Amino acid sequence: MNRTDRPARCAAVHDLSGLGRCSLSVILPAMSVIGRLRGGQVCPLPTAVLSTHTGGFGAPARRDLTDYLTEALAHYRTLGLPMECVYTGYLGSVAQVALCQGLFAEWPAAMKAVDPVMGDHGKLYHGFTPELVQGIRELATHADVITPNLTEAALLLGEEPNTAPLSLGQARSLLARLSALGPGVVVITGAALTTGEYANLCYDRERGGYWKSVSEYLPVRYPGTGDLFAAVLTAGLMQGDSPAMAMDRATRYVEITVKTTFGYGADSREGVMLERTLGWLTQKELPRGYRTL
Ligand code: PXL
Repeated sequence: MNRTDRPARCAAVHDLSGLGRCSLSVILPAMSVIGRLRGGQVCPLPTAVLSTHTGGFGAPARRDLTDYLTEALAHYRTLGLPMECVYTGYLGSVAQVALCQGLFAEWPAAMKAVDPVMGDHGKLYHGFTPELVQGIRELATHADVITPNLTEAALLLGEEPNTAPLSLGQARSLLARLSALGPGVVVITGAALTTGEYANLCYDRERGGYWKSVSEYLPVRYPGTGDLFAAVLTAGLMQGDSPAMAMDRATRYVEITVKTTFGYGADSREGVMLERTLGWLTQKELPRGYRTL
């Protein structure tokens, strides 16, 4: 997907939250910094504007942008511009899921990356109805790459979320069953393993590889780390990195950024301090800390 005539474009379909460093607020800088190395342009398609994320600041001011998305898609159709990647995340309604299907149809050759944002820690995020969960499940079947956490993995498979540590066999089975839904690359974030490790896990169906990138576990959770992870992974894949390599860069970057934030003792609701760590993403040499699973 490397191009010389112009930077590859990625349509990023996520919300824009004004406080709490999640979704487009972290996706735009992270993808742009990676794109700086070999070219890569991120084109935001905001699904909604919120004063804050929904995780701890009370009820945010909120404008749904479904009408805007419909008009934006119609405009892009008239332009006939190629798009190399369509990357979807936080969606607010079944109508927005249908719009994402419209984007997939508009650019059938684009890499389709679906971050099936629905919930975490065994619970759905506020406002996620069973119809919306079903819509996101359907969207994920059309994806080339998905990045669920364990809660979202269970929701995609129609199973009860299970937070118990996974054996290697269970981890491989989970990845393979998610891939059988459609996506050739599955990356599960934040899995505890029975080995005592805390890791991100990857299945690369084309190459037949199962991989893990182990992280240090810190007893704190920040919103937006899943968005940051998926953005760095997607940007890496757009640049031609192998799934294992792209996962490893995203793992290391989120680990460094979480550790930095933890060290400052910052209010966890405000998300991670990526302003302090974006420079790390300019490194040309990628880490290769991934191992077979
Ligand atoms: O990081 C996921 C996310 C994205 N967007 C909004 C959210 C959340 C998680 O809480 O509230 C608005």
